[in-house]
Amino acid sequence: MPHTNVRLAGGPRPSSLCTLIGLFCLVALAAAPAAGQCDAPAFGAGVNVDVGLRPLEVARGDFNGDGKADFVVPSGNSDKIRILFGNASGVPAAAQLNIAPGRVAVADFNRDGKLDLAITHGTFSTNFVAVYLGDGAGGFSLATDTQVSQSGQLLAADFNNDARPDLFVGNSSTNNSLMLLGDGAGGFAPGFNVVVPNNSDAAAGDFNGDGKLDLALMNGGNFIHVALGDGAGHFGQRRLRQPRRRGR
Ligand SMILES: [Ca+2]
Ligand SMILES: [Ca+2]
Ligand SMILES: [Ca+2]
Repeated sequence: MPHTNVRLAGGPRPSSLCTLIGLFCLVALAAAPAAGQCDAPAFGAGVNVDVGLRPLEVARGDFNGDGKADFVVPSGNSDKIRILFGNASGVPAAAQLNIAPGRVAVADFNRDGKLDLAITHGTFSTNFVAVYLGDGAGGFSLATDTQVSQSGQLLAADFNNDARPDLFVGNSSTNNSLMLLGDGAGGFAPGFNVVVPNNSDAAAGDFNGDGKLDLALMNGGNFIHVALGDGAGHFGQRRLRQPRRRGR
C-alpha cells in the first residue's frame, strides 16, 4: 500500500484547526437562539464556556440522545474531562469524568446504539486506552482499560471492515503507531504495529475510493502524509514520488 505526501499551502495545523472549529461550535451553540427566533444574525456575541486549562482537543457526539450536539474536552492541565451537553438555554450543561486525560475518540465501541469514549491516560512510562461506555443519557462507565505501547493521537474507525470500531493510536516520536482492532464489545484484540511516519494528528477516510479506509497523518511541517489502507488495518510503507517530466 503506497504512501504519499501532500504539501499544505500554510495555515494552522489540523489539530489546531479542529480545535478552533470545535471551540467555535461551542460558542455558536451557547449563543444559539430558541426555536422560532432566528431572525437575528446567524451568531450572537457568544459566551465563554469553561473547559479547563489547556484543552487538548474537542470531540463531538450526541451523548444523551436529545438530538443536540454535545462536546467532550480533555484538559491538558487537570485530571478531568469535561462533557458539555448542548441545549437551547444558551449555556451547555457540564459534567466531568475524573480521569487524567490524554487524547479522546468517540464511537459506539460496544454497538449498543449509544456513543462511547476512548481516552488515553497513564504516565510517561505506562500508557493505557480506557473505554467508557455511554448509557445514552450522558453517563459513562469504565468498561475496559488496555495497556498500550504509546500514547498518541486516537482515531476511531472501522479499519478492517468487520463493522466493529477500531482504534488507531498514533505516535509522534517514532514510525511505529498502533492498531487496536475492536471486538465489538468495548474491548480490543492484541494490538499490532502500524509503520507510518510519526504523527501528532491523524484523520481517516477513503482517499483513493477503493472502499478501504486510509490515513492522513501530520506532525507539523508543510506535508500531510497519506497512507493507503489494505482493509485489514495495515498501511503500506512505500512512498510515492512525484513523476519526472520528460526530458529532465
Ligand atoms: Ca455504546
Ligand atoms: Ca473493525
Ligand atoms: Ca482507500
